[in-house]
Amino acid sequence: MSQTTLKVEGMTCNHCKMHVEKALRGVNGVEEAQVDLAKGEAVVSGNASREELVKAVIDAGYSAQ
Ligand SMILES: [Cu+2]
Repeated sequence: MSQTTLKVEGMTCNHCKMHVEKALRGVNGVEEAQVDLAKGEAVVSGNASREELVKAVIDAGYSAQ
């Protein structure tokens, strides 16, 4: 199990934060996802690849790298 930190752009409020967390938690292999709205960062633990996590954030309507 590993931890990945993503830079997430486009979040403006708490609803965005919850939306991104939900999207990340829906990725296969993700154990936990915590988004810091102020920092624009998501910390994800589990076995999902970085590419899959970025794709999930983009599919949710935000940008990630
Ligand atoms: Cu929002």
